[in-house]
Amino acid sequence: MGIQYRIPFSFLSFPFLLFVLFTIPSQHSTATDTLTQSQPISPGQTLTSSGQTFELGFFIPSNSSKQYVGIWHKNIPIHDRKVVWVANRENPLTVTATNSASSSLTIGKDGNLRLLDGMNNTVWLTNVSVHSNHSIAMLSDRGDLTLKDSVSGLILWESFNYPYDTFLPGMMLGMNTKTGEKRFMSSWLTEDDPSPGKFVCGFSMDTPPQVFIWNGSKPYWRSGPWDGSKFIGVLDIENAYGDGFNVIHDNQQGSVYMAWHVYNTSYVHFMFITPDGTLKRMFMDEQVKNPYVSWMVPVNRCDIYGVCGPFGVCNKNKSPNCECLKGFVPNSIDDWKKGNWAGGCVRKTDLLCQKNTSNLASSGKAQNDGFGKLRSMKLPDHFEYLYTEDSSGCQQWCLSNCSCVAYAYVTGIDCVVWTGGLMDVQQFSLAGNDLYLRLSYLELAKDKKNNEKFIISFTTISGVVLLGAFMYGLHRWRANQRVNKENRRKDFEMADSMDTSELPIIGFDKILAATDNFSTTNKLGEGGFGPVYKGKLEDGQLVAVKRLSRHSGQGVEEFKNEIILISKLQHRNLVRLLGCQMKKEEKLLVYEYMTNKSLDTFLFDATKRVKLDWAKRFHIIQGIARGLLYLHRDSCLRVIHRDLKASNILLDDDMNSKISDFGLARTFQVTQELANTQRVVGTFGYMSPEYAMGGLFSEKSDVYSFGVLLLEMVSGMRNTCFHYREKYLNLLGYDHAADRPTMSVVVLMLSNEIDLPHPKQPTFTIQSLSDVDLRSQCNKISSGNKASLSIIEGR
Ligand SMILES: *[C@@H]1O[C@H](CO)[C@@H](O)[C@H](O)[C@H]1NC(C)=O
Ligand SMILES: *[C@@H]1O[C@H](CO)[C@@H](O)[C@H](O)[C@H]1NC(C)=O
Ligand SMILES: *[C@@H]1O[C@H](CO)[C@@H](O)[C@H](O)[C@H]1NC(C)=O
Ligand SMILES: *[C@@H]1O[C@H](CO)[C@@H](O)[C@H](O)[C@H]1NC(C)=O
Ligand SMILES: *[C@@H]1O[C@H](CO)[C@@H](O)[C@H](O)[C@H]1NC(C)=O
Ligand SMILES: *[C@@H]1O[C@H](CO)[C@@H](O)[C@H](O)[C@H]1NC(C)=O
Ligand SMILES: *[C@@H]1O[C@H](CO)[C@@H](O)[C@H](O)[C@H]1NC(C)=O
Ligand SMILES: *[C@@H]1O[C@H](CO)[C@@H](O)[C@H](O)[C@H]1NC(C)=O
Ligand SMILES: *[C@@H]1O[C@H](CO)[C@@H](O)[C@H](O)[C@H]1NC(C)=O
Ligand SMILES: CC(=O)N[C@H]1CO[C@H](CO)[C@@H](O)[C@@H]1O
Repeated sequence: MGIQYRIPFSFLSFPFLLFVLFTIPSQHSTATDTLTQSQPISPGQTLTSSGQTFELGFFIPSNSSKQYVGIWHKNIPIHDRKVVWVANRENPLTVTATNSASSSLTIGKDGNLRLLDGMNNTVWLTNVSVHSNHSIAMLSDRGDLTLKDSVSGLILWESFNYPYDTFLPGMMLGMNTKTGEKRFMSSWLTEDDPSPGKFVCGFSMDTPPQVFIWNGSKPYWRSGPWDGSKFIGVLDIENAYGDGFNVIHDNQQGSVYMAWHVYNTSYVHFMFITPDGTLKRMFMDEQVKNPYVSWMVPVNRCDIYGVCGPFGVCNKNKSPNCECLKGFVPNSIDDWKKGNWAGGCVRKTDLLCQKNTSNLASSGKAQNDGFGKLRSMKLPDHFEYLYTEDSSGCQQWCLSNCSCVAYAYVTGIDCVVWTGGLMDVQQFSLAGNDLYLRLSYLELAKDKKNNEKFIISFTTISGVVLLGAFMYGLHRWRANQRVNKENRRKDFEMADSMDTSELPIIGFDKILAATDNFSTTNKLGEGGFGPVYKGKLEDGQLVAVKRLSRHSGQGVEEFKNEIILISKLQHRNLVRLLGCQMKKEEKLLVYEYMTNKSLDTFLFDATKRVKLDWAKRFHIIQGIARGLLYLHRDSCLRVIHRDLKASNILLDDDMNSKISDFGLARTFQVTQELANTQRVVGTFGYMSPEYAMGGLFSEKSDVYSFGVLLLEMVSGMRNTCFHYREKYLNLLGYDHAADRPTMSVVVLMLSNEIDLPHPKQPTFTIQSLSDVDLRSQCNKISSGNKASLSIIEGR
């Protein structure tokens, strides 16, 4: 079958030697990182980045008679070096006396970077249009060779946009279907030949995105979909994307890119695809003086794409590796026995919906199909992403469409369904995801019988005591459920009695029409207490509709709070409530629609962030400050917002900022300096320490959150994603309530009317989220409108 057995994992802890042996004719480093028109380099000379991390020069792979220009890590011992980028990969220079003596990398008269052979023929060039006579090429400490205009600093071309087999931190790999750009990793043909090999690693067109390694056009390995923080089909999380991987996916632009950001560039990190299709991540620090493999795929037979065929499942701990999924049998028993699994499996018992219904109707014994739960799976390929609110919606959809064979509801992705053969399924021993496989009633009944048998023997052995305890527990649980349900119902109905006389009522029909009956395509996101929909009223006005449904169970308090407060607040930096609807089953709030969504969608998205220049950022910050000042000092109520964060700042057409979501806000008395609360609510990372830990809140708590926002605006980084010494910390481990100014002082500071006081020595706060939690937050590019509400009960 051509499948190679690979080195077991334990190997990985040993240093990995010898990538590409190559000879660099005794290098006389021209101790510069810059190539100019008057200073070309020829074989034997190199460019060195200013921090001595990367080197560019001519090299000849071992056993080869071809010469190339490439970039490699300077600080890796010479025999372990890997060339990370090759200029003339497909146009090598033949090693001849003339070439060796007088070929050169130079900047031509047209300003382009050119590789000339001994006869001054161009072998390779950057081929961009250059409009000045001042272009220079420079090698950066990230390993990026850039051609730029030395006067304006404008970058005309950079090697990072043309990756070959290596992914370096700072690069963006991916594609844009609109422009046709494809930045994938492609292997060398052999270790001695940089010309394109068979293996390519990049993104497929799936939503959510998946990374593939292809062998020619055939898939060879698959990462599974990205869930916002990781690829769910890759188990070795710590090694695979411990630091700084992020996927930036924009469906509208048709683009998906993976970025890699490392925080200490003095270590060597890179990833490359070998000529035999293995993706390796390499690491070297000052203790280990040779780069070693810190992670790689594929490592075992089950990692090879689709090794067990459709509806087969691969388990690396079993022999043979392949089995059929529950309810399925081998397509061809003979092939299967021979270990030829590619034919896969077929269903044992037809599903009800597949049967001839006219026959069934007469037999009258139709039992519904159901789902069998398979745990710890690598979810199959060829999924369809479906927007539904919850897992029951996902199940319903699957059950209602006979071609649906399985579904899964994954945190960070939501609903995915499969309508064809289930390909590339793997059974993990831990982690992985639950897969719900559609099975006929007969298959499910078998399961039930087995379970019953087990329960009967269990109870006879352990006697009635356990059963009694179980019954008691069940009773208590049911009673609890009833009380909870009752409370929720009461809460929900209490909302009816609220005074909404100050608010215009918008007819339910009108809201239905405006939102296409709350169609999922109109859903904007999830607010503090329920989904938010985009709508268009009859008169053409765009609105956002927040919906509190009876079933949501939570958020009645927040809903009431929001109505009470916001109907009394009016300021141009607060989002405006246009009306409401309080029908028994549905509680709806209608707001003006903010075209530019929330601040976090800009700030934490590498592509959109660029649109926020300093003037815009300042404008936004000023707006937030004015809105807060109004809340704290100038409104009739005097309100503390308590959940100020980037996702609660909305932006209108002109990028005016508007504070939204008053679900957690509280009014306070003028005399009240610090109030105490039993329930600490808000979002981790934005809560002031005296509030988060002691439950004390005051207007200064908002000032704290504002400060966090300010730092995020300036740094473009999430507070909870700040790194220091390779550890995840808060952007602010430091602050003190007394040192914080009031909002009126902040507004003055921002308007430049007072001298800024000197900063004081910061105090430390305690880090209370684990690295892993922070990491998963950090890797999310944008949480959309989703409220990340963390509730800590006070002591
Ligand atoms: C890649 O594909 C070729 C041709 O289809 C096959 O001969 C080869 O064995 C494959 N390589 C691996 C590593 O599977
Ligand atoms: C170079 O060629 C020699 C002889 O053909 C061979 O023994 C050796 O393994 C080759 N080296 C590499 C790195 O391919
Ligand atoms: C190549 O160009 C350089 C500079 O223009 C010149 O000095 C050299 O003689 C040329 N070599 C050949 C073989 O034409
Ligand atoms: C340079 O780019 C132009 C326009 O894209 C193309 O027509 C030309 O073939 C390119 N030249 C080389 C040498 O790649
Ligand atoms: C570049 O230099 C050439 C010759 O020296 C000159 O003719 C041309 O105008 C210059 N172009 C620019 C953009 O300065
Ligand atoms: C379903 O059954 C009817 C009557 O038994 C038969 O005429 C028809 O061809 C069957 N249809 C299929 C798709 O098997
Ligand atoms: C069932 O799902 C398939 C695949 O998504 C789709 O093409 C088909 O229209 C669906 N059928 C129904 C009845 O929804
Ligand atoms: C909304 O639902 C009603 C009744 O169910 C239906 O008549 C109407 O066409 C639907 N409107 C839209 C826009 O789907
Ligand atoms: C990176 O690591 C090196 C070696 O451990 C250390 O000296 C340096 O201070 C670190 N740099 C940063 C920015 O943490
Ligand atoms: C920065 C930015 O994207 N601004 C947009 C805000 O919304 C208006 C109206 O849709 C756009 O024209 C702006 O470009």
